[in-house]
Amino acid sequence: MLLSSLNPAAIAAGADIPDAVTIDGETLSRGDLLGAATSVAERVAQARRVAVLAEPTLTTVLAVVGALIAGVTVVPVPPDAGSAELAHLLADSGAQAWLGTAPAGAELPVIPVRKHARSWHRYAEPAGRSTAFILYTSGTTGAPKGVMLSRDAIAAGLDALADAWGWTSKDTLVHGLPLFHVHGLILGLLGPLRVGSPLVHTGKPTPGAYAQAPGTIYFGVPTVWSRIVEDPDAAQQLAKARILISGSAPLPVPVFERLAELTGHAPLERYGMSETMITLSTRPDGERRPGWVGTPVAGVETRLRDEAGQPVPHDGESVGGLQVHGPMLFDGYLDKPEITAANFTADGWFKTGDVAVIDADGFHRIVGRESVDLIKSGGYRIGAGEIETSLLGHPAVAETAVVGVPDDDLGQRIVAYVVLRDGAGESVAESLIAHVAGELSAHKRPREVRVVESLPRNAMGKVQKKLLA
Ligand code: MLC
Ligand code: AMP
Repeated sequence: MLLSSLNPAAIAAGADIPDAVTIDGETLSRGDLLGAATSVAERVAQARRVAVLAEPTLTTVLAVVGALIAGVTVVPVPPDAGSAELAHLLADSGAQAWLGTAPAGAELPVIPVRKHARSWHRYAEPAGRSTAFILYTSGTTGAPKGVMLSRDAIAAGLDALADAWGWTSKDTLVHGLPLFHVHGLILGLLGPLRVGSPLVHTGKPTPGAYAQAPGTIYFGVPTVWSRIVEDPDAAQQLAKARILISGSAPLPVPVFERLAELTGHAPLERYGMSETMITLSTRPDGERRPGWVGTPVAGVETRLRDEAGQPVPHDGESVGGLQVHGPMLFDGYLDKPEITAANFTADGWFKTGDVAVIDADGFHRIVGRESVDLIKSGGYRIGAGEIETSLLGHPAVAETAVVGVPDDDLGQRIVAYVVLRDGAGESVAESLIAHVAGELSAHKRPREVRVVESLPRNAMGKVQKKLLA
């Protein structure tokens, strides 16, 4: 079963623990979590696909677990999703209802989550090939696409990580990552429920919150770790951990080194994508080389290809497009068979869009991305195209180009270059940031708007983004 620690027979036979999940100041035992989530399952079982407003609360946990028990597909929605993003996610996914909390003004019906209700009904395990989640993620152009993840893929991906990290029921996981992406939701919530280790979710991934939450494994995106090393007192509290794990974006080497110095733990780095879960990782009992993301986890194979599709040597220096293969891959983008096909090779390998080197020992270093139009800011993947579309919808904007510029805190910072329409004053720049935050979400807002007379274009009229970034 996918959530093996919530096995009703084992819990009835005494495999309960008092602190299975702690979130938003509430703690539920394994048995209470199973009983409350099963009562959610009874209410949602008739639906096919539901939206869950992924706030870091017990309601979200019960909604997700309840839907998984009933075999209903979950569409996690960022809690700060703006008008355009929300409309797109709901229309594209075909979600039939909100399960749990609904955003203000919601039009779909709402199925409530009752935290104090309990049911001991036993559901058959849903089919492994069925879609557990549709996770929305950005591409280089257009609106976000729905990544279909099956129960089998999630089980394989989590088992490979448990194996790679020696993650067992004796661990306690601590993190405060958002519950609508692979990192915080699939690894960070379903991981503990499969492995059987308690989870402490800190709401926000702040240094102070991590320092106060005792655990053995801590998850963070690089921005979380760079903020922790700026707070040495907090960092030193993590010395008692077993492993500190970084992922979702490149961990800067100085942050790796400072974290090792302050905590005594060289962080483990792992690499993944919404489409593939986690495919590469360093190991607790192996080499942890700053700037490198380790070797394939169980079941994964990787290779490098050049632009013509020819093999690139694994010599630690030659750079090629990274392709991956394994049982934790997604089942395609929802209702987009052509785009799905274009992202796989003829022999079935997924083209990650990342460029990498592999050394003779099989160690991988991610060098960058093939496209400048995919930005990683604070560990969030954001498409330049969706921000440009939003900005072009503002009456003051005539032309725009959005780029990610290097940023010590966020990895990349979103900067929008805009050419204003005649008559629009430069003072409009700040309101453009609020416009994007309101239409898409706060983490997709440009941190800076630069008003320019014109955009650099080549002879074909195409914007030369490399000159801007
Ligand atoms: C400021 N705010 C505004 C605003 N200006 N809101 C609206 N409009 C404006 N103009 C508010 C925000 O709403 C927020 O409020 C506060 O300011 C701070 O927001 P922020 O600046 O966006 O947050 P920040 O502190 O920069 O966040 C850093 C972070 C976050 C690390 C906490 O980026 C984060 O959680 N990242 C995790 C991303 C992640 O999980 N990625 C995994 C993808 S899966 P308030 O009230 O909310 O504080 C993947 C696969 C893999 O990649 O390998 O794992
Ligand atoms: P997402 O779609 O949010 O899942 O983002 C996936 C992307 O995050 C990958 O394609 C990489 O570009 C990036 N990424 C994830 N982990 C790492 C890592 N450890 N180092 C560098 N990039 C990473």
